[in-house]
Amino acid sequence: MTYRTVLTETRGRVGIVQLNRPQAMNAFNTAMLTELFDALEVFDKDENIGAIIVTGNEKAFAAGADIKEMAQASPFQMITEARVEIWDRIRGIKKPVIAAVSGWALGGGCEFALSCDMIIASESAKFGQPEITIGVIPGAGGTQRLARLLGKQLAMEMVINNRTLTAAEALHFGLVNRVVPVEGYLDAAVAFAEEIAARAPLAVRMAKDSVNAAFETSLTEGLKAEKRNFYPLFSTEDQKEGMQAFIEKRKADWKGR
Ligand code: DAK
Repeated sequence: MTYRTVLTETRGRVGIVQLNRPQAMNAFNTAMLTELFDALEVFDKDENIGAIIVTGNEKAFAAGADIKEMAQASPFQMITEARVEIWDRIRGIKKPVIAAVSGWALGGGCEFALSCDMIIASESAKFGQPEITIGVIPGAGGTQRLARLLGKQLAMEMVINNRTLTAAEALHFGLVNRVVPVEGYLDAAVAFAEEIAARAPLAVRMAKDSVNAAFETSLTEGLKAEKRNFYPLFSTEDQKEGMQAFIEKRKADWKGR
């Protein structure tokens, strides 16, 4: 597929998808959503890729869904059109997805970043859910993910009263993993992703699935999910190699099997 609204590149074992509608602050129109998820799924299937970064530009990660495209939609169109269900495809990506956020992450842009597994923010990053200012509410998970991550009070303030969080606040409240200078923010995210991409691939996959289980179920069910992911790793070559390498005081050579 040739992309018009995203750019892709690989650096070592890291796949990068860059949102590329700078004239519209990277607002998600149907074309960009389709291409973004296609690119993510291509990297997810590529065994030479160990981690994926989604980024925008220095000024805007993404300013949300494309308001101009959505403005005249009927409820029926909102429910049935591909652009709605497409957002859920992020949950099917098995490899770690890291959002490298600089500038605005608003509405669906904030929600997409929250759907990723980790966030590296530049010092200029700003997170917010301004849907209330255009007469609606978040529809891609913002009310749920923010409430789980930040607690009820701050989530309420963001969703009901358009409170935005600076990068420093987002770090303070645990919404992002690191805050880095604007200049070179993508390089910093790549360095972060490279470390993950160099780890044992099957263990990374099981680790991601296990942590995500914590958001889906009770503690009892979550602990069962962790065990279901833990035991099969003892059937992998990488488990034998990892433990033997520790014993022999050498670096493990991962095979991904
Ligand atoms: N949609 C369309 N165009 C946008 C846009 C957006 N979200 N955000 C910015 N643009 C366009 C502007 O219209 C302008 O275009 P021209 O006038 O030049 O043609 C251009 O980008 C530059 O924007 P500004 O001139 O406004 O730039 P500023 O630096 O002054 O301000 C800003 C930047 C990001 C603060 C501002 O543009 C802004 O407030 N943008 C709107 C932010 C917003 O309200 N976002 C929430 C959108 S609603 C769902 C899934 C997802 C969603 C809902 C349901 N389901 C699965 C059910 C998501 C909904 C949303 O995200």
